[in-house]
Amino acid sequence: MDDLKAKFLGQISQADDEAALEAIRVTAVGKKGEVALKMRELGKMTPEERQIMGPRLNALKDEINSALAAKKAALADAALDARLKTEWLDVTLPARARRTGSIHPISQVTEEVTAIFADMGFAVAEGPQIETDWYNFDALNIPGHHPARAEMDTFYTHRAEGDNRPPHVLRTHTSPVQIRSMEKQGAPIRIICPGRVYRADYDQTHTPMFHQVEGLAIDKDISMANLKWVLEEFFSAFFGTHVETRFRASHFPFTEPSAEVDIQCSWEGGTVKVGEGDDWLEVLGSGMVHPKVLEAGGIDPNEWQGFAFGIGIDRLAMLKYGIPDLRAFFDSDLRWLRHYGFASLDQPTLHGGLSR
Ligand code: 2U9
Repeated sequence: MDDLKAKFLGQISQADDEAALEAIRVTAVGKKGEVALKMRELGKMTPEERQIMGPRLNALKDEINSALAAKKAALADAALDARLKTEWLDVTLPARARRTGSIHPISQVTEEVTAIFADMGFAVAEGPQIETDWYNFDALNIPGHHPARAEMDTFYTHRAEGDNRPPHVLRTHTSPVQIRSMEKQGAPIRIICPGRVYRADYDQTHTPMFHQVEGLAIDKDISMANLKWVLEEFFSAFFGTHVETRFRASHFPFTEPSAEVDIQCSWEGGTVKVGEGDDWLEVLGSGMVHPKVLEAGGIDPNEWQGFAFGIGIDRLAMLKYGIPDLRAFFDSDLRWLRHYGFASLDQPTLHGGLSR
């Protein structure tokens, strides 16, 4: 028995992997192993011999089993140590630099415009891009037969056959947002409505989706003089220099009287510069809100009056940041976006300066 013990404990201490240990376990303490064979011999012994040999064999089996378990644990520890030596990770290494995204010029300019008008007390209002023809046209004094409906190259949604309701439209301007705001809030009201608008038009200066910001101010005594001050204040803040404006009489169905507004600019070497020179650039339409439009918004035109205006944001962005081609705005070209984009932590405020 002492020989058996010395043999197996020796083998166990020499084993250098789990497979070797398992082989030793089977030959030593397995069902048909050497200790089991010895146990079978117990049957042939006298009861006195059996009383001595039985416990000794059991003790031997226990001792071999614990040596196997201890060796197995030691092998696992050694394997883990070896892995830790080769598979280590330096968590103090700085991460590989990743490019951050940038703010699209349209978003940047929308934020700039919003910051300027917010400073003058205008809140931002938003509304649906799919509108009923009532909100997009009728409420704005553009009845069914009016040429402006055709001129606006409207996108109409599909109606099922036999459904005779007028189709919805993709809004052709953000004006329906002002109608909805008048209905909801009543007068007095001072809002700007920036957002996407749609017209079926595509060439060098038109994309079927573009961006507008419209403004509306209604109170008891708002006049064209207030409109002129607000717009001059806006342009000077936006371009960061004093900008002369020129108001020309015009006509829109939703305003009366109406004016188109030009800003002072120069043309030198094929590039336009705002706020200098003696050329003019048309950038905006405006006027006093038509009484019928006030009525459509649920506001009594005998008690209230106000001005409205509309500007194309894409045009403004091109002018301010020297972007030559309108269509590039919507190409999603990463190189263009990196070149013309703005840092996301560099959002415009009046006190922080509007932009780089
Ligand atoms: C309400 C009442 C009146 C908004 C106005 C214009 C004139 C205008 C164009 C400028 C460039 C559209 O993006 S553009 O092509 N806009 O000329 N917009 S007055 O008048 C309103 C709006 C809402 C309730």
